[in-house]
Amino acid sequence: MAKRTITILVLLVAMMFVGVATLTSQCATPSVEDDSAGVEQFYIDYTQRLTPKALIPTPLDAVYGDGVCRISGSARVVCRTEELMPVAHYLCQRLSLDLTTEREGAIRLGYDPMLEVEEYRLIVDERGVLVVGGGYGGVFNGVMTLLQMLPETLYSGSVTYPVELPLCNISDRPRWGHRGFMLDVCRTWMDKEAVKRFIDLMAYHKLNSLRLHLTDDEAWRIEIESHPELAQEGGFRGGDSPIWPRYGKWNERWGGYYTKADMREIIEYAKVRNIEVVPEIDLPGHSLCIATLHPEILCNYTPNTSRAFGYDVRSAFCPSKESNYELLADILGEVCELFPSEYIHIGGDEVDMAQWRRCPDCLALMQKMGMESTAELQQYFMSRVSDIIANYGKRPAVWNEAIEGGRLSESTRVYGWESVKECRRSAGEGYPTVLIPGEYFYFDMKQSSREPGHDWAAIFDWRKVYGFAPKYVGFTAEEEKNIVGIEASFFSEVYASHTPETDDYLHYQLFPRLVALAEVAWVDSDSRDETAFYERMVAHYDRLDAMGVAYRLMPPVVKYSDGVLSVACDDGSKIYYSKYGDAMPELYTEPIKTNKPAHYLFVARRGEARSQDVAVESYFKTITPTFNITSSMPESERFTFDKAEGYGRLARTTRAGDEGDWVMFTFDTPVECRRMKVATGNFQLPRYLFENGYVEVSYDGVNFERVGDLECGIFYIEQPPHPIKAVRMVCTSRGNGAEWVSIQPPTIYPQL
Ligand code: TNX
Repeated sequence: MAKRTITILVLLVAMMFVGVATLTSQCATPSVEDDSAGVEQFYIDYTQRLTPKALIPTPLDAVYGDGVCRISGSARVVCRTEELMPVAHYLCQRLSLDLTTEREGAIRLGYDPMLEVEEYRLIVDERGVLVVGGGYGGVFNGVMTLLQMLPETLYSGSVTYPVELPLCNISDRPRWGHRGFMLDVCRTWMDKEAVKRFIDLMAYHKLNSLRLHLTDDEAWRIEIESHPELAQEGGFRGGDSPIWPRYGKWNERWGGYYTKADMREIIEYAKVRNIEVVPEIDLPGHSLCIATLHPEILCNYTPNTSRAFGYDVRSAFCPSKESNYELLADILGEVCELFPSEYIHIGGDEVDMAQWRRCPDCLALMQKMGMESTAELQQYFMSRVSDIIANYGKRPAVWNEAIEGGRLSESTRVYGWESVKECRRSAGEGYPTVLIPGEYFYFDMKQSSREPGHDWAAIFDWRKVYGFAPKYVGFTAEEEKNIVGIEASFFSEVYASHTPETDDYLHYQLFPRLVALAEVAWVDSDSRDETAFYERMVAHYDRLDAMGVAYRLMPPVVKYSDGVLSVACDDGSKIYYSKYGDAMPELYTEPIKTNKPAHYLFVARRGEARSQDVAVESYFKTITPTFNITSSMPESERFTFDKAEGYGRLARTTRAGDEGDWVMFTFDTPVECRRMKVATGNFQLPRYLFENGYVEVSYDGVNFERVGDLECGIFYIEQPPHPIKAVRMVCTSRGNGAEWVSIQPPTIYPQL
């Protein structure tokens, strides 16, 4: 009944808006609403016209009229629907306005049953502001658009009244009901407050699903009351923790976990912001952490721990053990009760099935069940786990590999991550599929070859994300029907090696890629105009600045010709340069005359944002003098030391490093250079390294002097005073939680 009244009201208001649009040009003087609430709260000024700054994501349909609606600080938010109170309170808080349940007010919120759940209309006319949605999400989405129409200072918590809004009529709805993001809080711990900050950033961009990757090899982040040790022990690694300090530089116990109370708070916080929190308990692989605390979950054979200092690196649940399903029933029962989401993500990725092939019990089970492959054994395991959560009325969500061993239950939702091909396969097999292909949506990937991050899927910036559309990557119309939505992810192995205490690295990797994701997830169109979107995104930078986001700017373009070095950026940011040998960066104001262009390094900055460092190409040139590797540890048969000696590839030892172990580079001829990077560990990953250690340099090959400590396995020798004959990396920790040490070739920058 109430809903119908509102619908009629909406229609009336919409009709009046059309009237306003035609009337406006005749009205030269400000018109003031004559009801008492309106006078104080807002009035329309037809002498002014306002074009809102680019709205992102782009609304489906937006019409603007002549005139502005000026809203005063005494404006009230009207909400008369109980279920909408959370969004009403949210809006009041953002705008420092009061809420009323009376009829009159400047900003009115309500339902319109004619609309879809997440669809909304936002109308600004002489009656003030009206936001109606089909459901809670629709109203919230409308409110998010309203915020974007107001001065961006509100994102930093300050609103100066009166504020102005353009007269408008916006009708909008999303392309996909699932617009997600996944945060890996295992490799890098992010506390409750950090997650909430991130939820706000998602909400501003109308994303609606936050998946928390709560368990992995390196951590267990959620309290389980029936097994308190999982979080209390498994939430921490390093120091005296039984969990090895992989991914990180910490010698001390480091980490944390969410208590159930914390998680309820996060869930509620997200819910107010139209975001559902989906938990992920990654099974049966990626389970090294729980296996360290509960070795009884592992397969029935004795591991070879000699290479890893007594550390058992087996990481998968044994599918043949009934007791495992009992343990998982305890754990997942609590997870199902804690999280209101329809889906529980139960993993299914990257299982090291060699463990099952070595296990007599797994082999016996396979024989008994007539299974031919270990993929079928995984299907068996996932089905058992799906049954557990089905008891709680939940549906399973899985990574794409989980569908390889046979049909999973009808209710399963698949997250396609390995490639577009795997996404298409899943959708083609009829599974409701969330598209999260690494080459488009893994925001832990590098954004250019010289920046941090992974590169296994691709190296890409926001342009690739913006260019995504199912049609462009080969989806057939049939397959497309099974797309539930899209999601991006941030796996945080590399974050751990930066400064997880701050948001900088997280923001740099995520923004503006997340802005492009939001656009693509929302706008129901396959057409793309990269230049136009970039312009709009640059306008949106003002909002990101106000939100305090340390996003990545596009790199400035450096040119050198006729002895003049010039640099330009196209987004209005400031450019700074550092001159070789000078300590302080300076503001770039005009082209630089120089015959040494490689002496200049540039960076664009604005707010908290920055670009990567840029320079003329010769600045980045490296040299490859011949050298050889010696070590206190034996060399791997397959990854011999000469692999690294040839530059470009990794070498390996046959075991992890112990205190006093060393790796030495000896150059045939002493090397003169301005900088030399030496490193243990994989190229992109701070893994397989000397957890702690120091570096010694020798100029004569006989005497060594200590020059500094390894950080995440890496050290930069800067401005060595003499040509370097040899460099030695010495380990001061015991083990690295893995079975070998990786050795990188040195990266050597010549004198400029
Ligand atoms: C693959 S994504 C993984 C993660 C890594 C990620 C790094 C997935 C299902 N497995 O364990 O963190 O790559 O990009």
